[in-house]
Amino acid sequence: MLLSIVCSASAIVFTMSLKATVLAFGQQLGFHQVQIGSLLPMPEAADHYQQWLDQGYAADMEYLKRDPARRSTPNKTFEAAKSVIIVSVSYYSVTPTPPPGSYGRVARYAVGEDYHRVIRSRLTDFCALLEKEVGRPIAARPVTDDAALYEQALAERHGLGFVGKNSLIIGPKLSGSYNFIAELFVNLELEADLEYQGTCGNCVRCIAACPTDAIKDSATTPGAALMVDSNLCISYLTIENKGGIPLSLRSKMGDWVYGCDICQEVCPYNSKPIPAPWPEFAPHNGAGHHLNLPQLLQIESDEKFVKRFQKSPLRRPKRRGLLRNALVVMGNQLKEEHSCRAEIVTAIGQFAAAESDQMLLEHSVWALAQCPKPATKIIVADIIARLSPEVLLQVENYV
Ligand code: B12
Ligand code: SF4
Ligand code: SF4
Repeated sequence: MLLSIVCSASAIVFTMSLKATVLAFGQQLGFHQVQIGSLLPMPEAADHYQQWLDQGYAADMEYLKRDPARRSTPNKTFEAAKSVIIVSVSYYSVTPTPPPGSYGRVARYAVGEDYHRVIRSRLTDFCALLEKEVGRPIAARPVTDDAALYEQALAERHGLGFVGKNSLIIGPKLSGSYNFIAELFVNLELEADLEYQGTCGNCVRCIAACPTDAIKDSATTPGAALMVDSNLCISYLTIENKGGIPLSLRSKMGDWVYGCDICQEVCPYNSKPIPAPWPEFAPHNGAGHHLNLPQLLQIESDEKFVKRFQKSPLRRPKRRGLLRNALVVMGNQLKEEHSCRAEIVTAIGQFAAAESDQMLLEHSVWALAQCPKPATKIIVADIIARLSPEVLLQVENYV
């Protein structure tokens, strides 16, 4: 049975001490910052979000376009809730030098186990601790990037940190932005925290460093708010995008095979990051910081792909998406090093010979076309002979 707390004078005294207990439990579990939020609507954030949608910056992420008002109305996330506990936890681990060979980089948030299940499990533990403390069941909903909720706006409103120009939350106790945001909606009355006043000052390093110029000024109120255009963001292109990588952006992907951290790597607030507290986020418990690309191309079926990336966020783009990314990175490596490394050419040639997906074949042709050697041209001609007329038209732009 769900019980709610009566807000009488004595209940307020109880609530104040309960808040201190909530913070202590959060820290005990390893969360780096714990804030309390209210469920009031966020009208300013709703306008900002609508502007982002209107400019087409959500790209093909249809789920973000459905019922936008819900995302800025936290009480719709869990109607039984009376407060929301907002938490943050670091996912940072040091990126080693890649081993010799053809490797692609994985964004730091994804090197270990999938954060959704890891954080949800910690939030369930959080709830169990609270139930023990209050001596009765609590109605609660754990959330991390898996509900129609504008998490950053909520976190910003209640002091988790400020939103940097790269559009990520940078917190006073977080030592930068390498952290996840999550929420535990509870039917407990807790006093909400206020906004934290932080700023980027005159710094524009992330805007300058972004290889695709994805960080944009607001079109309607220039200078007022920066936004990320997902159509251009390597994180979107390599994770969420289901189609091909646009030709004009392929060389800009560099060696990012999954996600991108450039606008965080250059941020001065990230100079002394806190390491991830939980073993699940360690690189040896997931895909790690670098993927061996020729080996990736040898995963010949969706079943084998799912087995290989079982608990990892790298499952998100599926085999087709991750192999597409690998081909782009390999193409960049062939071009960058002017060496047309035989290992890369052979791996793509063998892959393409056994593959039938037209998008992957087109990306194979593009990758090989970055190497002008005659031997590569023979492999390219073989692949081209197997392309559909529509894909052939695409390929004619660069072969
Ligand atoms: C869609 C999405 C993406 C998209 C779009 C990103 C974007 N910046 O909009 C893509 C796929 C590109 C993406 C990429 C990444 N993402 Co993402 N993503 C989300 C998601 C699901 C929604 C974000 C959203 O609503 N965007 C819409 C726009 C409008 O929001 P915004 O521009 O960020 O708005 C803020 C600022 O502009 C600022 N602001 C500035 N001026 C003004 C003015 C007003 C009036 C207001 C109200 C606000 C405002 O405040 C707003 C928020 O308060 C959230 C989870 C969630 N449910 O919220 C995770 C989330 C933002 N992503 C996250 C992460 C880790 C990443 C990556 C770092 C992953 C990676 N390494 O590849 C990159 C970073 C790229 C980047 N620089 O943003 C984390 C960020 C954690 C943090 N510390 O902030 C989140 C919160 C997930 C989580 N639960 O931890 N992501
Ligand atoms: S994640 Fe990469 S591509 Fe996206 S905004 Fe940041 S630097 Fe640009
Ligand atoms: S790099 Fe500079 S401008 Fe960008 S988020 Fe960090 S402090 Fe802000």
